[in-house]
Amino acid sequence: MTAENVVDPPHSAWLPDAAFAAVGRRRVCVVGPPQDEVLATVRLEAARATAAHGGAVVAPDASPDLLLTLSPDATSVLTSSSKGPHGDHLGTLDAADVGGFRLERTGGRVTVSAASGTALLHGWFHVVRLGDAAFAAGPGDDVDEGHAPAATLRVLDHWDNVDVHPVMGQVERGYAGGSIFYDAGRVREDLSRVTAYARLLAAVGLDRVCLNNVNVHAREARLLTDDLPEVARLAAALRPYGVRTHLAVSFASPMTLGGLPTADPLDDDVRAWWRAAADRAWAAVPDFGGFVVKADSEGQPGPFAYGRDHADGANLLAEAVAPHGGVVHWRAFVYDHRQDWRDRSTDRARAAHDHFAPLDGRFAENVVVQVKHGPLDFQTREPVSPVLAAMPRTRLSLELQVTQEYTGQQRHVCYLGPWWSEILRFRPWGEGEGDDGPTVADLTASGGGFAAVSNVGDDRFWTGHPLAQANLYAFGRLAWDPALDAAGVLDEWVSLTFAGDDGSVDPRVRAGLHAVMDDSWRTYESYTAPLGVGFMVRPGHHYGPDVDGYEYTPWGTYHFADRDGIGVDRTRATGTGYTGQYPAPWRDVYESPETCPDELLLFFHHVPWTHVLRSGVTVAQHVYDTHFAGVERVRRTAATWESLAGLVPDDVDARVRERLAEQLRSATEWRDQLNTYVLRKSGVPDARGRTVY
Ligand code: GCV
Repeated sequence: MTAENVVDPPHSAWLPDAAFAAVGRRRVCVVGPPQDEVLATVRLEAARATAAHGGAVVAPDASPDLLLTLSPDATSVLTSSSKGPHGDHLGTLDAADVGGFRLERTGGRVTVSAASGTALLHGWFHVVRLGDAAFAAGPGDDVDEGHAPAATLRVLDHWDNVDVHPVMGQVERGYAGGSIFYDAGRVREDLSRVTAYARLLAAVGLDRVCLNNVNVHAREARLLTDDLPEVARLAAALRPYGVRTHLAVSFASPMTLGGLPTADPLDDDVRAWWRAAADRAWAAVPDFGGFVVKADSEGQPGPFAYGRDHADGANLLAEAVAPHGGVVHWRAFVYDHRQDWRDRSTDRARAAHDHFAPLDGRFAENVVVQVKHGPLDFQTREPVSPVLAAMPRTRLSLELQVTQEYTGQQRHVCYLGPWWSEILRFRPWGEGEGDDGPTVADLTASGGGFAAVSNVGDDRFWTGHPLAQANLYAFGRLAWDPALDAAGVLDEWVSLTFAGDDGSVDPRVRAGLHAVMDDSWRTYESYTAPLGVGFMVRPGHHYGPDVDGYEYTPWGTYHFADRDGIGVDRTRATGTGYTGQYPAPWRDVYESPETCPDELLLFFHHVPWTHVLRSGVTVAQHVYDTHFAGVERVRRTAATWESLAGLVPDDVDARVRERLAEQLRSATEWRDQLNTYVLRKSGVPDARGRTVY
C-alpha cells in the first residue's frame, strides 16, 4: 500500500452533510438530458442530500419543492451582471460559456433553470447556500431572479510541481502539504480528492483550474506532450463538477520539447510547433481551457531573448489556441530580478506598466493579460497596480494570491476577503460625485476575469490552517460577484462549514468566528508591514521578520531605512516617477505625503522617523503602537478561540489552537524585531516607555 492510499478522508470544508439539511429535507426534481455529465452530478447531489436528510428525489409531476431544469433557452440571465463603462466593447470572450441561472420562487416552491449543466450545478449550490430561506413562502417572498457571474474567466492557478523541487518543494508557496494532483514525479493514481476539490470549487462558482506551476521546470513542461494522457485523467476528475483544465507552459517549449533551434515568436516553425501542441492538447482534453504563461520573469524564458515584445509572445500562443476557442493568460509580472541595490533610479514597481501599457491594443482577441493586484508582489498592503487602468483595449485578469505567501503562510489567521474587496472596489479614476469611474472589478470582469493562486494541498484540512479555507471560499464568491460584502461572505462560509445537524450554526460559534476573522488581515498588517513598506520578510521562504533581509539583494524590494528615515521615494518630483503611472486623482494624491493615505505612506515616500502621519503620530511611534497593539490582538484572538472549545469540532479546534500558538510566537517576534530596528536606527524612543530591545 502506498502512502497516498492511507491519507485520512479530507475535511468536508464548506460542504458538510449538515449544510444540505434544508434542501435534503425536501422533494427535489432534476430535469434534463441523461447524457449531460454535469447534470448527472446535479442528480447525484440531489440524491445524496435527500438520502441524508429524509427528503426525496421526485418526478416533475410530483410537485417538487425544488425543480432544477436544464433548458437551452434559459437565456434571460446570461449576461454579465457587472459590466463597467470600460471594457464592454471587448465583448464576452467565450459566448458559448454561459454561467448564469434563473431562480424563480412561487409559494415557497423553487425552480432553478440554466442553459448548461455547470450553470445548473452552480444554481444548486446557490440554493444549498440559502438553506431554508430559499423556500420562504410568506407574503412578498415570490421572486424571479437572474444570477450570472461577473466574469467568464474565474481561474485558480496551482503552483504545483510534478517533481518535488529541491527548493520550492511539491507546491511552490504551498502551506498545506503536498499536491492534490501529483506525488513525487507523477500524477496521482487516486484522483478522488481532485473530484472532491472540484466539488468545493463548483460550490463557490469556480470553473477553471490551471494544473501546474507558472515556473515551468523540465518535468512539468512535459505535461504538454508525453504526459497529456495524465492531464486527460486529471481533467476527467475535474469535469463532473464542471471545472475545466488549463496548463502553464514554458515559452521555450519549441526548443526544450520540440528540438527547434529557436523559440522566436515570429519564426514559422515555432508557430507551427505551438499549433500542433495546441491541437494535441485539445485532442486529449476536448474541453481544455488554454495556456498560462510566465515569460521573461524570474528566469523564465520569454520573447525578449529574440528582441520581441510580450504582445508578440502572447499572440503566438493565442494563434495556436484560437481554433479551439482557447484562452492565453499572459502574466504581466515582468521585472528585472537582477537589479543593483545601489541604483535608486530603478524601481521594480514601475516594471509591469513600463512593459505592458505601451502594448495596449496589440494583444490578440483571446489573450488575457493577467495582472497582479499590486505593482510588487502580493504584499500585505500595496497600492493597486496602475496597469489595470492603462490598458482599455486589452482583456485583463486580476491576479490575487489565496495562498498566504506574505500573509502568514496559513500559520497565522488572516482572512483576505476585506483586502480583496478593497482592491476590487478601488476606482482608478477616483470617486467623483455623481460620476464615479469604473472599479477594478469593472475593468477586469467585463472583458477578462479573475485568477488566484490556490492555497490547497493534500493536508486533511485542505489548507493547513482550517480557517484559511475561508480565503478560497471568498475568492470564488468575490469572483462571481465582486460587490459582495467580505464579512457577509465570511458569514456564508461559517453557516456552511460549521452547520450543526439541523443545518443551523450556534450563535456563539458565529460570533466567535467573526471576532477571530473579520479583522484578521488588519491585525496581521499591524504587527508586520507598517505603512505599506513591504518585504521585511526572511528571504527565500518569506516567513517571519527580517527587516534588512532584502535590503542589499538584487530583487528590487527595498525600504531604504537609515538613521534619518524610511520609505521609497516614488514621486515624480524627486523619486522614481512611479506616481505618474496613475491617472488623476491618484497620481496627485500619492505624490504628496500630505495627501497620501497613511497605510501607503512608506510605499510612496521616504520620510523622517519623526514625520507626523495624518493620524497625528510620528512614523516611529506608529510602528511601536501598532506592533504592541497587534500582539495584544492576537492574544485576544487566541482567547476568543479558546472560548469556543466544545462548540467546534475537536479536530478543527486542535489544529487552530496549534496555529494560534505559533501566530502569537511569531507576532511577538515581529513586534520585537521591528520595534528594536526602529529604535536602533532612529534613536527615537517609544513615547509610552514600553520594552524595546
Ligand atoms: C511562482 C513571487 C513568488 C514566486 C512566484 C512568483 C510569481 O516571486 O515568491 O514563488 O513564482 O511570485 O508570481 O511568478
